[in-house]
Amino acid sequence: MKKNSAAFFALLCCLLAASGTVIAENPFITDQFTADPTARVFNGKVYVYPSHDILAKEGMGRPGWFCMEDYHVFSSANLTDWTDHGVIVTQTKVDWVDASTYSMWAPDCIEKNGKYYFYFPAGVKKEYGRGSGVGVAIAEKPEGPYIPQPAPIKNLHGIDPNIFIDKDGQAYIYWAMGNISGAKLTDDLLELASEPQIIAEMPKEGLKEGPFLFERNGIYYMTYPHVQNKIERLEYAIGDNPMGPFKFTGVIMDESPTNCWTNHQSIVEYNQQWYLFYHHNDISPQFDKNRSIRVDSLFFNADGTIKKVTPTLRGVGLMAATKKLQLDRYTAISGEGASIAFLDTLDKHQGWQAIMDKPGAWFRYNSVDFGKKKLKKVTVNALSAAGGVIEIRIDKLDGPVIAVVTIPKHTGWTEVTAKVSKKTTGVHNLFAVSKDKPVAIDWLSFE
Ligand code: FUB
Repeated sequence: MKKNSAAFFALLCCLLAASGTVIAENPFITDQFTADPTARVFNGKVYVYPSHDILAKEGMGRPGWFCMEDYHVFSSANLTDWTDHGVIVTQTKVDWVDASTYSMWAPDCIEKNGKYYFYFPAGVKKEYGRGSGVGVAIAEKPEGPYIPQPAPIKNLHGIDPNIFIDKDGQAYIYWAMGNISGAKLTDDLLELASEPQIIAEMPKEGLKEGPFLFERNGIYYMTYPHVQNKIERLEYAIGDNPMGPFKFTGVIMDESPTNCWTNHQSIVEYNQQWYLFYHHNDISPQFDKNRSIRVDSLFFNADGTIKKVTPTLRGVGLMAATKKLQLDRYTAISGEGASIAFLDTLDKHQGWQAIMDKPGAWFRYNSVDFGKKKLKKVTVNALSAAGGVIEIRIDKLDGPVIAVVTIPKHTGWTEVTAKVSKKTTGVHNLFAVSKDKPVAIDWLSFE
C-alpha cells in the first residue's frame, strides 16, 4: 500500500475508510489490532466478533496490559474481502461497566428467533461486585445497532463468554476464570437457568480460558487455549453432552511461533469447509497485547478428531488476480534469498514487503483466480536499487512463464507494468522468481 506520493496514500486511506472494506490474507484485519475472534455464520455470511486491542495510554486501565474499550464487527462472504461495520458496543455506553477498566475482553454473538445476542465481559461498577461480569446487548441485525441490557448476568463472574444452542433448543453459556465453567441459559438467553458448574475432566494444571463449544456429528467439542508449557496453545476435549464430561483429545494449534502469550479460537463451517479463527501478534512483534486475527482451514480425521492446524500467512479463500496480491503473505518461499520485512517499521499497519536478494529466490502464492477472460497486463509495485528482473510463473516453480517484469533502478517504490504473454484463466498458484539483482515487492496485480 506504500506510495511515493503522500497525497496519493492519503486519498487511498480515505477511500478505504469510506468503504470500510479491507482485502487481506493473514492477519486479515491490519488497520487496527484485533484479538479473540468469534466467527459465526449469519444469513449466508461470516461475521467475526473480536476484541479490539488498543495501546494503553496514561489513565487508560493498566499500562503494559490488555486495553480494550469497544467492539467492532467484521463480515465477509468470501473470507478475503472483509467489511468493518464499525463500533457496536463501547464501554462508556453500558450502564453496568466501570469505564476506567478498559477490559472489554473476548466476546461472542448468537442468533435466536431472528435476534442477535452479543455477550461481552467487562469490569463491573462497584454495585455489581468486583472484577469481570458478562453482559448482553441485543440487535435485529448481526451488525447492530446493539442495545446493551442494563445489568450484567447475575451469578456469573468471569471472562470469555461463549454460547451454544443445542439441537433441542437449550442454550448454554461457558466462561473462564482460571478454569472453564458452564451453565444453562433461560429461554430469553438473558439469565442463568442452572448453577454454574466447573467443566471437569479437562487438563487440571495450567491456565485454561477462551471456551468455544461446537457440535459435529453428535460429538461436542470443547475447545480452549491452555498453558501446558509456557504460553497458550489451542486444545480440545470431546464429550457427548454440552456440559460434559469432556475427555482431553488433542492440540488444535501449537504455541505461537512469534511467542504471543495468548491465543483464542473459534471454529465454524462455511460453504462445506471448516475454519479455525485465532490470533497472533503479527503487527506488534514486541508487544503481545496488541494482537491480530487470522483464519486457516481446519480438517477432521474420519474418527472425528481434529487435524492440527499449522498457521499460514496466505490464509484462506481464492484471491482474484485483479486484487493487490501481497506476495509477503506467501504460501512458500525459497530456502535462500527470500524473506519478508515491514514496509515501514514506524507504522507496521502498512504491512510487509517480499524481498528477493539472490537470483533464483522465489515466492509462491496459492489460489489466484484469473477469471474467464485473458488478463493483459501485470503491475508490480517494486523497489530495486540496482534494477532487477522478476519472472511470473504459474502452477510450478518451473511452470509456464506468464510475464517478465523488468524493475528499473530506483531508490523508491515504483509501479512497473508488463505484458502478460500467456492466456491464463481459472485458478492457479503463482510464483515470482528473481532473475537478477535484489528486488523488493509490495504487491502485484493483473488487469
Ligand atoms: O483478550 C484478552 C484475553 O486474552 C482474552 O479474554 C483471553 O481469552 C486472551 O485471549
